[in-house]
Amino acid sequence: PYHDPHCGGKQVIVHLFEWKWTDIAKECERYLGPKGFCGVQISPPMEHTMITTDGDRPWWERYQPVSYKLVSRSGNEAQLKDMVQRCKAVGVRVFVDAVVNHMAGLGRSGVGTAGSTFNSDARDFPGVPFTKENFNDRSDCPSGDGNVNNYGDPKNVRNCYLVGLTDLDGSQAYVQDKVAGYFNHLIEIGVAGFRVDAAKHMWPKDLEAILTKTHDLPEGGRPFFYHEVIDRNDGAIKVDEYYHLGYVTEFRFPQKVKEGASGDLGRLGSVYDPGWGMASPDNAFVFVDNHDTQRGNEALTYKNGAEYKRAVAFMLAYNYGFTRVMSSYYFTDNSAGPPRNSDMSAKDVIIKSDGTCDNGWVCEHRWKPIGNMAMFRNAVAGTSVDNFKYDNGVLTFNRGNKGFFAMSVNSFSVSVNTGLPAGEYCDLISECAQKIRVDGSGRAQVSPKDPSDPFVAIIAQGGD
Ligand code: AAO
Repeated sequence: PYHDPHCGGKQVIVHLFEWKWTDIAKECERYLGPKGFCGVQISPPMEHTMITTDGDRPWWERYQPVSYKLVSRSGNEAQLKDMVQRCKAVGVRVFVDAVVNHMAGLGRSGVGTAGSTFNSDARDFPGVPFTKENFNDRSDCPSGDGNVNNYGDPKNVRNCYLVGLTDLDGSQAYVQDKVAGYFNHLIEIGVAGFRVDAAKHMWPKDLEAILTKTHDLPEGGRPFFYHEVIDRNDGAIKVDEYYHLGYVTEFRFPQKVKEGASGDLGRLGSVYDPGWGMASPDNAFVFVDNHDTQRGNEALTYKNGAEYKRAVAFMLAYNYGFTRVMSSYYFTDNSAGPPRNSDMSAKDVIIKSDGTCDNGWVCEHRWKPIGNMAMFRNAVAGTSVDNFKYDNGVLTFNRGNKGFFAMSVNSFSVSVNTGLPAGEYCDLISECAQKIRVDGSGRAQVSPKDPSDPFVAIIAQGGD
């Protein structure tokens, strides 16, 4: 019931990490709507801590809630509402990164971004309000030091404090009401769904109670939910505990894609490995990197250039899971917040004449083999992967009789069965700068328009 993103069957969302609400509104209108994106995951919109007052404020301060007032580094409630409505008007939905497992970290106090006072050590958050009795205490947590330190024990994972963040007791009706109240406020504004941050650290039955208290969307239907659960078969918490509550993040997918995208593209045929416990296709929420993993050593990110493009384009071409594309700002320091002005506000996103971004924003979602694949994924939804072939360094497959995809590490030219009816098709990657001619037997001579972007993608409904 929580698996419908309410975007007319579209298939791809983009995380505009740390973007301001005013910039997101413009991006929906000028790019995401026209390109067929289903929606945007936004950074946490609630009131959060300010870790420093005189210097750079890290991105992660937004994962330390102070209240559910809608004032954050990205903007205020009026700006949020304007953005949500303008995006919706062009068919793009907004999905909120919901931080509801915990409030701010121990040792922190003062005021948040909306001016509410708080004191974490006293467990006092008058802006909600939450008080001491609304939090798990040491008697609920078996870890010894009060922090999560044993991923083999569900009680440890869910009742102790994740990196010292004050852990709400989600079994209390009062806590559930406050969280559901936050969700309902956002739904009223027009938000269509939620990423539940640290859902692994919440008991599924508590989450279920919160979801039950969450209203239908104004236009009808249950909100969309996807839960952040890191399961790599190395702990007690499994993705399938959350299937009845929505999609679940599949963190094994990025690893499998990376193994293939790095060179031996044929390996991409086995990215979905059920034997490894990977989530079933109808429940898997997939991505190549996220805002956490792009700061570690394991994920492919924008810094990997061509290899990264292969991973994301393949993810969008293949038939596993519901997909999210990452959109970042340039960073070297892992804690660094978004590009900022001298008054600490985030810099505007500037779009250059060639369609790429400036002012410190990467905008991976505007890279041609990434942004142009949203339309491909929409067109082929529901079809199988056929004629999967890795031959002479070129990977090709078709999606039923709806679409054909090819990629390689270098430029290529191959004659191949596309699975499509005869006709002339726009190459989506080149934005129709070349057409691909399919003959009566389904064959075509295929090569990339731009040798530096060795991809070709065509769809039946885009033909003429
Ligand atoms: C900040 C400071 C802390 C301070 C704290 C409180 O950095 O030093 O103690 O404030 O004052 C973000 C930042 C945190 C930041 C926090 C609050 O990342 O550094 O803390 O904001 O400001 C676990 C959780 C998962 C979580 C992830 C980071 O399960 O939910 O840690 N992600 C979300 C957000 C994230 C955010 C929060 C949660 C908190 O996306 O941005 O934190 O709101 C294993 C476990 C995972 C565990 C990881 C990392 O996974 O299975 O459950 O994730 O470890 O601890 C290998 C290993 C595997 C490992 C995996 C990771 O494969 O085999 O064991 O890599 O991919």
